[in-house]
Amino acid sequence: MSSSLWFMIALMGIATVLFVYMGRGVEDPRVRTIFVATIGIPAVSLASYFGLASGLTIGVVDIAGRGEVVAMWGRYLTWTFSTPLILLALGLLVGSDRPTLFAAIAFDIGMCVTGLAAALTRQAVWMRWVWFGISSAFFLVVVYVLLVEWPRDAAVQGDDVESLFGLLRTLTVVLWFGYPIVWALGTEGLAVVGTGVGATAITSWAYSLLDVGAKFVFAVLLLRFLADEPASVTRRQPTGAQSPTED
Ligand code: RET
Repeated sequence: MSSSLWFMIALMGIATVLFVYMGRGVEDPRVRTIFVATIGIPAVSLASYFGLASGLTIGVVDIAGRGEVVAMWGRYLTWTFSTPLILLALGLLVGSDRPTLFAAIAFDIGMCVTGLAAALTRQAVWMRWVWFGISSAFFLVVVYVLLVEWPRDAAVQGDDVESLFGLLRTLTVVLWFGYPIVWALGTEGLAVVGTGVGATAITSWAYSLLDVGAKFVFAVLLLRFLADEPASVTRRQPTGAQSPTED
C-alpha cells in the first residue's frame, strides 16, 4: 500500500516542477489562469499523498455488521480541492459561462464531501451506500456538464480547442467513472477482493493509477497545448464571452 503512495508523491512532485517550468514564459492572462489551476492539481495531490503516507489522513473504520476497514479518507478530502481545479481548467479552456462553471464545481465539491461521508459512516453498511448514491447524483451533474454543455461551448472555439477538449473530456469522463467503481468493488464497498492488507493495497493502487491518468496525463496534454499560447484561447474575453469585434 505505501509503495503506491510514495510512487505518487514522486510523480506529483516532478509534475509540479515540470508544469511551473512549462509555464514560465506564458503572458496571456487566460492561459496563465489555466496554468495556475493546472499546476495546483499535482500540488494538491502531493499534499494529499503525503497526508496518507504520514498516517495523518488514514484511519480504521469499524463498520457495524462488517468489521474493521482501512479508510484512506484523506483522498476524498483532498479531491474537494483538486477536482474543482480540473473543472476550472476545462471550463476556462472552452470559455464556459459562469453559471455552468459554478454548477460543475459546486456539484463536484458536493460529490467529494458526500463521498467522504460514505467512507466514514460506521452506523450501518446500507447508510454508506445511501451516501454513495447521493455522491453519485452530484457526479451525474458534473458528467452532464462535461458531455452536453461544454462540448457546445468548445464547438464555437477554434478547431484546435474543440479537438483537444474532445480528448480531455473522454479521458476525464472515462477515468472519473473508475473512481466510484473502485469504491464500490474495493475494500470500502463490496470488498470483492476482501478487506485485508493485500486488498487495501490493490484498492490504493487502483486509485493511484486512476490519478495518474486523471491528473498527470490530463495536465500534460492540456499544458503542452497551452504553452504556445494558441490564438484560439488568447483572443477570447476573460469572462468567457466571445469578443464582438474579433469574431
Ligand atoms: C466516490 C464514491 C461515491 C460515489 C462517487 C465517487 C466519485 C469520485 C470521483 C472522484 C474523482 C477524483 C479525481 C481526483 C483527482 O484528483 C467519492 C468515489 C461518484 C469521480 C479525478
